[in-house]
Amino acid sequence: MNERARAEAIAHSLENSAFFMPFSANRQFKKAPRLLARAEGIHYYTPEGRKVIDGTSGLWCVNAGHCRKKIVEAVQKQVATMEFAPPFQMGHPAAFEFADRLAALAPKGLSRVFFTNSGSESVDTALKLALAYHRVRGEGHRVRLIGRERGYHGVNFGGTAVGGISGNRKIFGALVAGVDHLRHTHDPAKNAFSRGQPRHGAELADDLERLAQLHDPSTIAAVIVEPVACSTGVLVPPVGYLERLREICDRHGILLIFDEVITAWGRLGKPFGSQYFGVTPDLITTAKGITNATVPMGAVFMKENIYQAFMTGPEGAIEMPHGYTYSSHPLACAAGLATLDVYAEEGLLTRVGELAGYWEEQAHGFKGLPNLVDIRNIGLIAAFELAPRPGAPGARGFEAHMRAFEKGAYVRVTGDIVALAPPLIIQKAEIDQLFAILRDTLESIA
Ligand code: PXG
Ligand code: PLP
Repeated sequence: MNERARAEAIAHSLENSAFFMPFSANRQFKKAPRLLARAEGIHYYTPEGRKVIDGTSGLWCVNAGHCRKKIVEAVQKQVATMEFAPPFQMGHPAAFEFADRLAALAPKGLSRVFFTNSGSESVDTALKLALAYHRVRGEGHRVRLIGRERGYHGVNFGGTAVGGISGNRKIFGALVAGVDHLRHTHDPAKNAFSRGQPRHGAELADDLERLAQLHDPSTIAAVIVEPVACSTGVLVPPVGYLERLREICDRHGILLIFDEVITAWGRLGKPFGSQYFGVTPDLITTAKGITNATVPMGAVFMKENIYQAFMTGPEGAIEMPHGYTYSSHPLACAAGLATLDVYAEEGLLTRVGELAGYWEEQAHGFKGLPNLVDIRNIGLIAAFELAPRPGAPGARGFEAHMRAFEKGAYVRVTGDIVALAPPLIIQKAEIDQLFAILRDTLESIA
């Protein structure tokens, strides 16, 4: 069977596949699958061998590019040596080494690390740590959690509850009690076509003060926000906004959690987004690029005082009744250690500092294309927002996704917003290629 015939046979066979695909239009996809078979560097290859630029680093996670030899070999070696070790009341050396190396990269003061297997688990872990931290210090009255409209914090119950994308919430019942939300910061009337951080909207952080007064500050455990809200279409924080959230949290003893599942690992030109913005939260959630997505893993970073609050009571007691079978999985630790080596050897955690100016210039060069109502950028992230077709929101966006793929670029689309975030190893000429495909795509969509 030739390649094309084989691909067609695979496609045909998917129509009745048992696989319930996540966050996907299952029936539509299975009728006309878009399959990927191989990956290298900044490219994917389809089963027919067509080469496609990866415009969104997989799902914002393959920061060092695909199938990096050093990482692959580290995992191969580990899987043949010890594929699993129980993480409860037992350990393996790489877990301790990895945590220490991670903590050394984190913003000053965030010196302790709890391992999970995904961003969703990191978020639920951070929320539980926040509640438990207050409780073990005798402030068990702090039970409320504050999220933000248009926030994405994964899909577990806590993350869904503090999340602010209504489509992700509405069919899942009452979620978690005691959650409230800040307004989102997206204000295209004032900020459309901003380069980097928009100028207007710092005062939206005062929503936290308002909610603190409504519920009483002593009832609030934590507020969680993404420094840049990426899933919902790249909402960049207004100048001064994150600083103001920090001030209000400090005033009221509320923990500030930054969900850096996307903004960590060099995406903004620093190891963590917190360092880029110069605002230090109390807890940081990460995942994705922590292992270059080679093996699933997540990690929650916390300030020393949070860790120490648990280190009381009898020494033989379990301080935090929380953890996953696969917390600090040996394959993930091996992948993570090798990933940190690659990041260090190639300067990837700061490389975006050199690319961001060029990236911004090229992205904003799209201004004036048909139906384009906003362009947003920060670090090595850009979003192109299209006006929805009357009566058919999302149709233009989906068409852009499909056409770009046909033309040789994988780009992530949410609603009518196209989001780009390529691997941090991308070269300027490849940025030009990616943008040329996208320009061609947007020009071809009515
Ligand atoms: N928090 C944030 C800020 C995220 O971006 C998660 C939590 C959840 O991580 P896991 O590993 O459980 O998926 C995320 C994940 C998209 C897209 O297209 C973004 C994510 C996941 C899937 C798609 O924008 N972000
Ligand atoms: N459900 C059952 C029945 C289990 O035994 C366990 C773990 O032992 C879990 C759920 C949690 O699984 P994990 O630790 O992989 O999150």
